[in-house]
Amino acid sequence: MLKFYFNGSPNPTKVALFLEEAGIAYEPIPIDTRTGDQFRADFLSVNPDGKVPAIVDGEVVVFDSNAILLYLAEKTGRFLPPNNPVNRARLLSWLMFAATGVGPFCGQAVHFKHFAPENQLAKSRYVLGDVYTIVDMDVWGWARMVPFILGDDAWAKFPNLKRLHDEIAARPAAALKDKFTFKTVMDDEARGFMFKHLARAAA
Ligand SMILES: N[C@@H](CCC(=O)N[C@@H](CS)C(=O)NCC(=O)O)C(=O)O
Repeated sequence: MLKFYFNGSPNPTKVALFLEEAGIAYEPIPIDTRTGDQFRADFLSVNPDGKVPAIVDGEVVVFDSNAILLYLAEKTGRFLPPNNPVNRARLLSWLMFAATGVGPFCGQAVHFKHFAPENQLAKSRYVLGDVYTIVDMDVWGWARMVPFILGDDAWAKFPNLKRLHDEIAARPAAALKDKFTFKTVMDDEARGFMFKHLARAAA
């Protein structure tokens, strides 16, 4: 019987949904990632990446949720559009978009919003130590957006990032964008330019 290694988080849950919807018999094997099951040798021999979900279907081993969905869909012929080149291209395009553009960004947002410890900048003035480098410039570029991204309490949670942000923002070299006026309001006109495809879809 197909073995399904899982926990209750988003990626395994997609696969559980497919298995249930398709009525496939499977043996659920819980992997408790908060107690380290993902690093057990028996699980790593199934998925060397040490993450759920993974399946073992006879001699076939598949890991990574979208790979498993595609494998199961193709094996059973279920939950696929009618098979022609146009549909297959659309299926693959949107599946890969979801795999590379939705899942990872959601995962990163959860990580940085809820779990990321503020390691590096707690240890030193700059990311690499005492020397101001391009890494700090890179971090600064996005740092000012942190409250917008993570919420108003973000600076309270990341005081060292705020320290770095404030220090660099005070440098004369950081002033270029403030010497010019750019539109700040995200109104219909701005949305029309920045998210043209959405405006077209709404029309
Ligand atoms: N790209 C993989 C990501 C898998 C993944 O990140 N799984 C998480 C649970 S949603 C996990 O196993 N985390 C445990 C860990 O990273 O130690 C997929 O889509 O399956």
